[in-house]
Amino acid sequence: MRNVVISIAAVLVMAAPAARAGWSYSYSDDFSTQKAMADSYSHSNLWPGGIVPPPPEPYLFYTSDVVPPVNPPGALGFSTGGGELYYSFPVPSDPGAPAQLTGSLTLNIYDLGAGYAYFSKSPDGTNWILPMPLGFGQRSIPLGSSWGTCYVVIGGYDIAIDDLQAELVPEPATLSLLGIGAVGLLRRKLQTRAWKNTSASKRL
Ligand SMILES: [Ca+2]
Repeated sequence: MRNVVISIAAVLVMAAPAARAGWSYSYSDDFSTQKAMADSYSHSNLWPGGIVPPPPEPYLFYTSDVVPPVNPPGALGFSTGGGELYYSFPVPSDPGAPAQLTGSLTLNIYDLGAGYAYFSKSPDGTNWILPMPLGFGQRSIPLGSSWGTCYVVIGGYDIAIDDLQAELVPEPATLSLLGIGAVGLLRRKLQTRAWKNTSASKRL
């Protein structure tokens, strides 16, 4: 019996890292710095400001010229001719991320005049859903992946975005499957133990 208890403990210890039940991911940007330019995997040209004329449309620019004023200062503007910002979450990629992810991307969207905002997302970075309108104010976009990476693009014209935050956790189904796997491993271990005990009894 003591051996069985030790075996159960060993299986649980072995299963714990594989289940990654504690894995979670969070990314945020208040746009007080230009980290979005490094963390996004693709984006429209950045107009650093102060250089006239601006680059040809579309382009992005950092601004505090939004109503109401944002705090901390800094928001990412999209030119009147448009602009796009592509992320793949986790940023940077996490080779230890579970394949099945679920979560959301929230952000604030400000109208700089007669603006329009949209998003699209993709399971593989190649095939994208049709762009969906976002409107203004705080918005939340559901994220999900079957391959450990969530691709999403924020686009629009004459808008600014701020307080972007992505949160991801393993999809519950993943935990269930991993749990089933752990139970299967435990059962097999116990069966092997029982078989060995039976064989030992026969030999006696
Ligand atoms: Ca800000």
